Amino acid sequence: MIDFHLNGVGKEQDSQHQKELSLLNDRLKLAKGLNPIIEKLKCFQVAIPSWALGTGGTRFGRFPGGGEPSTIVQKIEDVALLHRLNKSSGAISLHFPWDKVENMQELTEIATSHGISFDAVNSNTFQDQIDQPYSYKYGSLCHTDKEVRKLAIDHNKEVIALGDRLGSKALTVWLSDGSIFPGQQDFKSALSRTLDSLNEIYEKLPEDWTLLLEYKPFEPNFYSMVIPDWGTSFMLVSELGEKAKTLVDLGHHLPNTNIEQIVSTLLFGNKLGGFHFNDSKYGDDDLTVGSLKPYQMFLIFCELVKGMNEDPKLDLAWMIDASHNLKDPLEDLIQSVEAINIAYAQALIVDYESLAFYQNQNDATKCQEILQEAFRTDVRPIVREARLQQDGAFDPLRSFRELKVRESLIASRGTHSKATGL
Ligand SMILES: [Mn+2]
Repeated sequence: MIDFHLNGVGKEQDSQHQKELSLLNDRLKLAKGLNPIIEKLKCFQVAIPSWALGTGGTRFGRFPGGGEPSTIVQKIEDVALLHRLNKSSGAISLHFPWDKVENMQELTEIATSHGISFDAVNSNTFQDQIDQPYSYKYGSLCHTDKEVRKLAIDHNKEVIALGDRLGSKALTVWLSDGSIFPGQQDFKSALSRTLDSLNEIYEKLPEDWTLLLEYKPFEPNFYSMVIPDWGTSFMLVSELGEKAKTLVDLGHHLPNTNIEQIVSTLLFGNKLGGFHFNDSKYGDDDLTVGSLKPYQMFLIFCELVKGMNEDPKLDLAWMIDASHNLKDPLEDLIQSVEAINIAYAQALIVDYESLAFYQNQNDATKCQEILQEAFRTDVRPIVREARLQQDGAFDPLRSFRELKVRESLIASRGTHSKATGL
């Protein structure tokens, strides 16, 4: 792993930071000061997906930069590097079979040595692997052929077993299953077969694990998806049992969908399991979090904060699921994690008591004022303070560039290294 030293905070820089923090403290006038918010931010960790550390691509092409991690060990090293800078990326989410290695024990040791844990493990039945005896061309867990379904079920069971050895506590299932043409698939039969297959997987889930079920309205199937929306996922996880929850991927909605309301509804039904953060203009664009719709992110976090206030034991899986086609993947991830922390901090300073009061008065004007007062507050000094208290970087992106991290990675890995995955 490349080594670098984070420069301490300069005197001038620190005094400016303290000034900003103190102004914020005076302005917000929170009963308990800024510390409870800083502590919450320090505990907040967002998992980095192993598939997002290399350059992504579209079906038209891929334009990789250099120094990409070509092994899972290098991917763990990249996450460790991010975590050293921002202190909020202490976990990695693996994808099988892409990340499978002979010596899984070694992975645990390497991750532990870097202070990185393993978040949810992901199965893959959306593409065929070499030497696979049956094809997923017409679906996996929903397939009409029992043998294909068995292959997909067995793969998910294997992913649970692999994750168990790593200390993971959740399996994320996203299915590309669906149909391209009207009449191609009987909706009810496909859904029924999917539920039966999921039940078989659920039976193998260890007691302290969660099965996270994603949904997506279209792509790669364009006429129908077997699990197109949160309602279908909610129905399936409710059928499966207590350990099954719905996972919200922000890019898996039709344009203009009210995602914050979905979050609230899932919390009401006690079935919200986790998040895949990204941003988008049209569909599953997988852009940098907060690059397009920071207000939506803030509104989503307001629902989450309310949920966490009501149930302090609420345990959600936080992950980024993005594709970095243009920017340096590590820079993109630094920006995404920062945007998530900012949205969370903004949601933490909302005056929910006043909001509830004016909601009961049906005073829409005051409700908007209360929300936007928080959204328009620059909370970056609080996010920075949380990072500094854990010896993270003053400004992770600036450190990444000044320390020439990418240049060092290119020097050690070369310009043509290629990350596994899509
Ligand atoms: Mn996802």
